[in-house]
Amino acid sequence: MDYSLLWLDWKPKGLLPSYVNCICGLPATRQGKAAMRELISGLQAMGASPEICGSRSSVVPAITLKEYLGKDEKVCIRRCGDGIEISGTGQGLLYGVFRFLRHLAMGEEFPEWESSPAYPIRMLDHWDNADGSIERGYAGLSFFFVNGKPVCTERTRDYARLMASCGLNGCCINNVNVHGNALKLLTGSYKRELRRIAQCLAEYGVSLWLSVSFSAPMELGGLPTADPLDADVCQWWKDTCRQLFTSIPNLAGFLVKADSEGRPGPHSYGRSQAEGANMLADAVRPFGGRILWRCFVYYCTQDWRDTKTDRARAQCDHFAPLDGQFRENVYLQLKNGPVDFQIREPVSPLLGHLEHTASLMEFQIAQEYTGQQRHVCYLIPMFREILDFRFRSRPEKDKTSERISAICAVSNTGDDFNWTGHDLAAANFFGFGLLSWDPTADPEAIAKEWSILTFGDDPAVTETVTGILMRSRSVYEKYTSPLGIGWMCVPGTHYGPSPEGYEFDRWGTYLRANHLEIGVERGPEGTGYTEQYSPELAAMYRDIGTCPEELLLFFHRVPYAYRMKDGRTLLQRIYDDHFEGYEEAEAMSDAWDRLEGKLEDGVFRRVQERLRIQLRSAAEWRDVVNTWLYRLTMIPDEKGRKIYP
Ligand code: GCV
Repeated sequence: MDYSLLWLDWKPKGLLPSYVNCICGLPATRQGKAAMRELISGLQAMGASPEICGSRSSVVPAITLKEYLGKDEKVCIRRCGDGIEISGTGQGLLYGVFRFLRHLAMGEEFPEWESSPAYPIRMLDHWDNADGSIERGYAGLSFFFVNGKPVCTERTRDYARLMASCGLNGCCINNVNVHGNALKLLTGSYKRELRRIAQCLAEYGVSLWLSVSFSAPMELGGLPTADPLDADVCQWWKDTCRQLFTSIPNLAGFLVKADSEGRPGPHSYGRSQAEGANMLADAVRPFGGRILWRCFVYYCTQDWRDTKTDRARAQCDHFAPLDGQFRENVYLQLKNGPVDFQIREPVSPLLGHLEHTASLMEFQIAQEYTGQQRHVCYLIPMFREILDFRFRSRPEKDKTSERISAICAVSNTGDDFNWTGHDLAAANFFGFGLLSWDPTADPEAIAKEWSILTFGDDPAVTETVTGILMRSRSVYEKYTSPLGIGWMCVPGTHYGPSPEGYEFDRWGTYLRANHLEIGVERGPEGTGYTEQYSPELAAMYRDIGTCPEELLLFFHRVPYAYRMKDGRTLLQRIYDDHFEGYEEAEAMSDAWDRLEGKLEDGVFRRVQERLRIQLRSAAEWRDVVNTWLYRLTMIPDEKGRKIYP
């Protein structure tokens, strides 16, 4: 096998309870059988010799598996005499078994557990292209597409196992930017391959989703238009869906990026986003299909001199007025912030406007703007913060986690040996799964569990790894873009510093810095973005005195001499953060070095190398950003540290 099994590489355990040697129950469904297989092989790997015991459960302590039919994914694990019983509805049994194995591997006393997932759709979106490359992929090539074709291999199965083991149940295998051969996924061309992938995923309760191009009726069907109100277009989609859904069991629906960054969409025909989404929703409905319609619609050919257009406003401006106009099987998929997966953004205000429309929160565990899996950046605390965010517009359904109906993340995997490029980035995959099941899960407990499952239970390792993960987001934030401003990265690649790289470009991502001030004014005197929130939040954000400091430069244009709450000037705070960020990155790297000999050598060296790359990059960020600000302002660092003028 040319890849690792990550947290599913169960390790031998010294002491196991006696009930692990007898398994009762004969699950009937495909997922139930997979659960049984996982239980047996997991227990064997931990050192047990489980036997299928049939009715002997009343005499011998045993693990009893009970499977109930249904779709709601409920799980229950409870003590049963001297043994335990794991029961689940639908694929719930599979989740119960993985949860049980994880606890056993952690060496913890098993708590009784009754749970069902917070969201019915918990998925990973791949930005894999048919040619095998991955847009914003940092862990090798695609394992879903090789040489222009979808493939199903042993790795596909192990990927499905990894997903199920942390509670995920959906996977969109191709890029939202649909190009080349990926267009043909809609036609019969790759039916056989797609069916195999779908079946393989289904065994582990994972549904298949496909990204489709809105103009497919023209690109594939030879029609002169893709107008969603055109009768031939509607018929083309209906016929295409009938063929596709009937030949691929387990196809759950389509993900669509329309009218976004040059992709075709209903706006080209003077139709609304709702008209576009609903047309597709009608075509997939007879097959129980759903449409995940992305809200990443903004004006991407802006002139930097235009200070009125604000990209952050775009989601709300386009979609809020359409609330209630979408079919029931449409989910609006919105990125967690109003712009684009920066290290710090406010929560997208659009969620506060969707009262009658299902929504799906899109996170990104591919670290496009957060170090590209060369830097360690554990994102689960940030996701938890976002899910806990309160809209303050009404007492019920106040939190992000309560307002959304489904959840997804852009995947961080590829065909690298360790799946995620940086070994520590796999914590984001695992953590996202756990959080999507239970949005109140504790990010630190997740980090600890992931570390023990992945690296074993040496307390020094667990403490160091958990410590690095938990500090990593703040460290990254300190040496990169300060206080919510974002966009200081190199254009195109989005790796490394270039403070003015995007300043005169067309993407609407400006810092607006001069020698006196920095930031975009988004209050009523500026772009008015603050007013897209509820009155209470708008009041908080628009007032520079009550605006959370970590978002100061997202919301306001601020003089460098502005006094922060702790008395430092804004400029000094930025200088300090950059020096501190570097020092903390150095401390993380040193902490890892002290683990030498405690980890498998390959893992130790790989992570060590990445932490050193991170350190060099942190120094570059520190020096480039500080120097740039020093040259703009000619105000020196109060502590007299070296800035390279
Ligand atoms: C898949 C950003 C990324 C693009 C990505 C886009 C999106 O702009 O840089 O690579 O395209 O977001 O989410 O559609």
